[in-house]
Amino acid sequence: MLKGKARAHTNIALIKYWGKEDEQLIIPNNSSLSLTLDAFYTETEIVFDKNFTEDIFYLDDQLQDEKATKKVSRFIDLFRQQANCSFFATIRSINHVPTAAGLASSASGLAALAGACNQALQLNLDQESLSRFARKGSGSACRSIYGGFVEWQKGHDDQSSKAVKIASDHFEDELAMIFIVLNDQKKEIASRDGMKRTVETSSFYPTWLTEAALDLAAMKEAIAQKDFIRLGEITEANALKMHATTLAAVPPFTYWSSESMRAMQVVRTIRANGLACYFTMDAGPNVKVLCQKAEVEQIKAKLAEHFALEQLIVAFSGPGIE
Ligand code: 2P0
Repeated sequence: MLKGKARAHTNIALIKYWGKEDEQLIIPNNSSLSLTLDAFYTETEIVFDKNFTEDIFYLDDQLQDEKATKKVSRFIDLFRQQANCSFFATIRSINHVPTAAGLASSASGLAALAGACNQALQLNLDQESLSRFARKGSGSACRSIYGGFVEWQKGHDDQSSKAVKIASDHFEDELAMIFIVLNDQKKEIASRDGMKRTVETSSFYPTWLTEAALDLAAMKEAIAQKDFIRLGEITEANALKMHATTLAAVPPFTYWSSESMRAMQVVRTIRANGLACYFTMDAGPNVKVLCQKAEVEQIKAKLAEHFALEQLIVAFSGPGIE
């Protein structure tokens, strides 16, 4: 019996990953940059045994169906190949998400599974190698191997496409992110399908690639200078550019709901009234607000004038895989 256990935290991209160069290996078309957060994480335990006759996957104590199990099995196959191991496995994952937020993320899930496999099969992969494995499960998962600010360097092949930690002299400890939970229902267009359609059909996509590279370089400078205002401005602008690409896809689509637009306007108004805060959005309607730890309670109080307290979840910088 071989046993491993790992915990990984989710991350939110400040410079978004949007589109793949290689769908099989999950090599992205652009490099991205994220902040790992403390509030949401996945704990996964895996046991390999020669007497097991199939892979079995429990998520939050619920036995998963064939489709979900197959996805996990294919990912574990990468580790079985590496370790030259043919044992089946039982996987138990728990997603730790405050309240009923429904913000479970594939990033923390696949990163935790990678860490558990690494330990169980005694592969002794270093963090860079682990990020390459996690990437092949879900692109954003490669960034959850590290805490704080993380860059996913797009690279050009399996070896060169990996995540690295960004030196920041603890700047991330001055930051906070407030989640405005607007809708916890299953999203209409999975990010995997949304980015594929965008790459293949959006006339705005070439511009996205140019802009994402410029935004990334500017953001790394802002981190080096601990310039929060610049960091926030680039974060918000980059998210808007990513979401703009979906409007020019064929057929067009958007992840924004009317509530998302209301939330974005609330953030702009709070900012206009003197509190530094900036929004970002991913492949769903929820809005995340980047701010400084020193002002997080004031900003949360302002948001609470427009949203229920249960809709507001505060997160800080989180650790890498444990
Ligand atoms: C990101 N997103 O950088 C971007 C921004 C959503 C919008 O990474 O197909 O689950 O498994 O590589 O990582 C969500 O996509 O997609 C995502 P796959 P993933 O966080």
